[in-house]
Amino acid sequence: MAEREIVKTSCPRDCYDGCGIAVVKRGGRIARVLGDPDHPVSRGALCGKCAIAYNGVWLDPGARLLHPMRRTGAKGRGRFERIPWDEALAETAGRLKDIAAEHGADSILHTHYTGTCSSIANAFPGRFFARLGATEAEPDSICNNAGHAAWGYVFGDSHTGFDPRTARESSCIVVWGANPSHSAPHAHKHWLKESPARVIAIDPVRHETARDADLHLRLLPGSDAALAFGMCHVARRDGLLDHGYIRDRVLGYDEVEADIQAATPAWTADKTGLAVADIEEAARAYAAGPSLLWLGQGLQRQRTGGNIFRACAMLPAFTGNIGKPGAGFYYLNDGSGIIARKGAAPVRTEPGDGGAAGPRISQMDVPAALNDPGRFRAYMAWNCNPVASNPDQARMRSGLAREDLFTVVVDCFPTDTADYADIVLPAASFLEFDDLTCSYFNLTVGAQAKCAEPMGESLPNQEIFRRLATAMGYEEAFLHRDDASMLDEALAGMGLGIAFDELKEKGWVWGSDEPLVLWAEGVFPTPSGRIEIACPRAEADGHPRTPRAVADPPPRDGRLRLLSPAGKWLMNSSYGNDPRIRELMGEPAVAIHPDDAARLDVADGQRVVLANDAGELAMTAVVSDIVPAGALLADKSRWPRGEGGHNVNLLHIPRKTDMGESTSVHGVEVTVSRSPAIR
Ligand SMILES: Nc1nc2c(c(=O)[nH]1)N[C@H]1C(S)=C(S)[C@@H](COP(=O)(O)OP(=O)(O)OC[C@H]3O[C@@H](n4cnc5c(=O)[nH]c(N)nc54)[C@H](O)[C@@H]3O)O[C@H]1N2
Ligand SMILES: Nc1nc2c(c(=O)[nH]1)N[C@H]1C(S)=C(S)[C@@H](COP(=O)(O)OP(=O)(O)OC[C@H]3O[C@@H](n4cnc5c(=O)[nH]c(N)nc54)[C@H](O)[C@@H]3O)O[C@H]1N2
Ligand code: SF4
Ligand SMILES: [Mo]
Repeated sequence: MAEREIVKTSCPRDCYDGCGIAVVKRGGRIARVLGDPDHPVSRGALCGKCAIAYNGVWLDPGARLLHPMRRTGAKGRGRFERIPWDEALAETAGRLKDIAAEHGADSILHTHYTGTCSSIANAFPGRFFARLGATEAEPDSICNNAGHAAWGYVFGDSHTGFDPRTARESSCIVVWGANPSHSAPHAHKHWLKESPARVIAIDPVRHETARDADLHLRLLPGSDAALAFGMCHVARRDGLLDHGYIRDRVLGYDEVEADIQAATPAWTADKTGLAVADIEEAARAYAAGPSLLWLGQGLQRQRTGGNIFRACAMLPAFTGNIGKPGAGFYYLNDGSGIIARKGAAPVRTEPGDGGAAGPRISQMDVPAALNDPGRFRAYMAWNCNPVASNPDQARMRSGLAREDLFTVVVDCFPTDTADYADIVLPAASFLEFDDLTCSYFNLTVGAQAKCAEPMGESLPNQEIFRRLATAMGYEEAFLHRDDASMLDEALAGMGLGIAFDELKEKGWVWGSDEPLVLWAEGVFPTPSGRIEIACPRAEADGHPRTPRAVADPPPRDGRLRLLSPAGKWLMNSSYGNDPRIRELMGEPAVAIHPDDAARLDVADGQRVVLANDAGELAMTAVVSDIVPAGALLADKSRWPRGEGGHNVNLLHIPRKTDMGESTSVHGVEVTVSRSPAIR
C-alpha cells in the first residue's frame, strides 16, 4: 500500500464560499481531491461541480494544456504544434515589441478575470501589462462593475460588507438578486438554511434559494428600484425608519422623501408584479431588524443596475440596519483589506507596482474593438475564456479570426478562445503551486498549497509573466518578485501574526477570532463622511443626484427578457469540458412561463429558437413557472464547442449599464419561436 498523505489547500474559484480542500496523496501522487472536514464553510464537502471536475479534467493530462504551442491551422481551428518555452516566449516578446514600436503599446489589448482568484496568480501578471502600457479591458465590467460604481458613490466603498458570522444576531436576512443555491452552495446549505432568521429572497426566478426562503418576492426583472422605494414607503408609514441614524449618518433623505411617499404599495405592486401583502411583509420584517441585506451580482446586471444599487442602499441607510450586531449590507468583501483593518475605518491601499498602467476599455467594447484593425494589433487573454463568457459571441469570433491580430492565450485548458491563438501558453493549476486565497464572503484566509508538480511543462501565471518580462528585457524588480516573499508580505499586511508555512500547516484561519461588526463607527469614506443617497459626485459625473423610483418597461413586440445567471454545474465556463459535468447538464434548455408558452404555442421539451439582433440560438423549452411571464431562464457560459459553436452569449448584445460601463446581460431581450431545427 503506497503511503497516504493529506495536504490541506483552498479553492481559488470565483465563488463566495472559499472552501477548504483536503488533497489525498498516495505514493506522492494526487489520488483524490476532497473537502476539508475542519473547514468552517466546506465542512468536509466540496460543491458538486468541484467534486467532479477537481477529480476529473483538472487531473487529466489528456484534458489539460501541457506545452507551449504555435498555431499551424486557420484561426479558430485549434491546430497547433508544440514548441519549447524559450521559443514561445521569444516569439511573443518579439511580436509585442514590434507592435508596440510601430503602433504604440496601447494597440495591445489584454483581457483577464477570475479563472483563478488566488492572490498572486490573479494579480501579478497585471504588473507586466502595466509596465508594457497595454490597454486593459476593465476586468469587473464583465461581472459586477455597476454595483461597484454605484456603491462607490453611496458608501465610498463596495468591498466592505457584513461579516456573515454576525448573522447569529439577525432576525431577518434579505438575499436580493443572488442565488447562493448555485453560486455559494455552502452558504446556502448552512448559513442560510440553518439560520433561525427570517429569510427573504427577492428574485424573478423561483430557484432553490427562493424555495427555501420564508418569503419569496418574485418580481419582474429590472423592477428592483421601484421595490426599494416601495419598501421604504412602508417602513416610513409604519414608523420603522431610524431618524437618528438618518440625521447623523446619511445625506439626502429629504431629497427622496417625496418619491418614497409616492411609492405606495399599490404603485409598487403595479411596477414590480408583486402582491401588496408581500411587499408590506418584506418591508416590515426588514425594517424591524436587526437585518442583513445581501445584494447579489445578478441584481446589477441590468441596464439600470447602478440606479438599482443606489435605491437598495436606501433600505439600510434609512432603517439604520448598519454597524450593529446582526445588521449590515453586503455586496463583496475584500477579505484581506478588512482583516488588515480589523473593522476600523477603511483605508484602501493599492499594491505599489511602480508600473505605468495603460488605458482601459469596457469588456462590453471588446468584441467591436477586436474587429477594428486600426485599433488593436495584438490581444492577450489570460485567466478568462471570452469566446464562452463575453458578450456578442459572433463578433468576438470574427474579431479573433483576424489574421493580422497577434493573439496569445494563457489557460490550463484548450478553450474555444485558445483555438484562435497564435501562441498558447499552458498555465499550471491551483493544485500545482503555492498561493493565498480569501473568500469574498467569509472572512477566512486560506493557503493554496502545492500538491503536485505542474502538469507537463505548464507554469503558474506569475512564472509565465516573470519569464515574459525577461524575454522583453524588462529588469525592474517588481516584475521579478519571488512568490515566497510576496506571500509572507501579504500575510504580514493582514497582521495575522502567521507566516505562509504555518498557514499551510493549518490550511486556513479566520481573519479575526470574533465576528466583526463592520461600519460600527458610522463614518463612510465619502467626501461628506456620510452615506450619500444624494451624491454630488454622482451628479458631477452626469448621473442623477439621487436614486430614481423607476422600473424597466416590459419588453415590447412580443419579446421576452432572457436571464442567464450562474448554473449549478459550471463555474462560468470552467468545467464545461468535463465529460461528467456535461452529462449532468444535459442539453441547453430555456425555461419559459406557461402563459408565454401557450401564447407562442410551445410545448414542454420542444426545440425553440431564441433570436435578436446579435444572433439565433436553438434550445429545448422547459415550460415552468419558475420564471414569471415575460422572462426566460437559461444558464450562462457552456463551452461553445460541442454545442454547435455557440452558447447563450451569442444573444448577449453588449449594452452598458447606467454606471460602470458594465454588463447588462440580464437585460437582454429575445423573440422565441418554434424551431424548424436550426443549429
Ligand atoms: N450570459 C452570461 N454570461 C456571463 C455571465 C452571466 O451572468 N450571463 N456572467 C459573467 C461573469 S459574472 C463573469 S465573472 C464572467 C467570467 O468569465 P471568465 O472570466 O472568462 O471565466 P471563465 O469562462 O470561467 O474562464 C476562466 C478561464 O480561466 C482558466 N483558468 C483557471 N485557472 C487558471 C490559471 O491559474 N491560469 C490561467 N491562465 N487560466 C486559468 C479556466 O480554465 C477558464 O478557461 O462571465 C460573464 N458571462
Ligand atoms: N455554480 C456557480 N457558481 C458561481 C458562478 C457560476 O458560474 N456557477 N459564477 C461566480 C461568479 S463569477 C459570480 S459573479 C457569482 C454570481 O452569483 P450571484 O451573485 O448569485 O449572481 P447570478 O448568479 O449572476 O444571479 C443571481 C440571481 O440574480 C437574478 N436576477 C437577474 N436579474 C434580476 C433582477 O432584475 N432583479 C433581481 N432581484 N434579481 C435578478 C437571477 O435570476 C439570479 O437568480 O457566482 C459565482 N459562483
Ligand atoms: S467553487 Fe465554491 S463551493 Fe465549489 S469548492 Fe470552490 S469554493 Fe467551494
Ligand atoms: Mo462574476
